[in-house]
Amino acid sequence: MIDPVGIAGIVIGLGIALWQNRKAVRAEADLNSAMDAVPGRVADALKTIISAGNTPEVKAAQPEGWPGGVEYVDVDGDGKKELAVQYPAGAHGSQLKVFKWSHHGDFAEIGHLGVGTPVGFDFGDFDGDGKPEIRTEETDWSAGLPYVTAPRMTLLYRWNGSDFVEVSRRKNPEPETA
Ligand SMILES: [Ca+2]
Repeated sequence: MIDPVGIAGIVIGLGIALWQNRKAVRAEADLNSAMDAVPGRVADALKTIISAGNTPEVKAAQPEGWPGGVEYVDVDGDGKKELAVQYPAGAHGSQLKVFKWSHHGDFAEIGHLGVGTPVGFDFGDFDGDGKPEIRTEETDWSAGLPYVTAPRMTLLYRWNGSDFVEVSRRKNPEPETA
């Protein structure tokens, strides 16, 4: 014998379960999007901290022309942003570290680069192939000149799936002489 009350109970139960499931899915999506926003806010906050307050007491970390100590940009071309942290290193070198954000709430380093010039690293599609590159400069020792007067070369690096590899290297144009 069919028990209409029992069937109604099952239908209502199923309805509540579906509704709770949809609520959970929506809550998870909200949480994921909130988590995705976290590293961007961290990067903005760090950027403000290290670039603000250039007073006699508090010097900004970045010298004039430094492209940015902390940026949240898509460096490896997967459509998601990474935290790119760069800083001066050694006598006149630059270092870059790239970190991927996980929903577990931490950053993991995916790669790093270092050059012997103080220009730092830029991010963008510099050769127009639709993929992001990292642009930096290295000293051209082929002229046999000392560091100060040696010409510089512009280097482009790209993510190859497991590492940042050099994809082009060209001599910078000679500076105009007055
Ligand atoms: Ca990315």
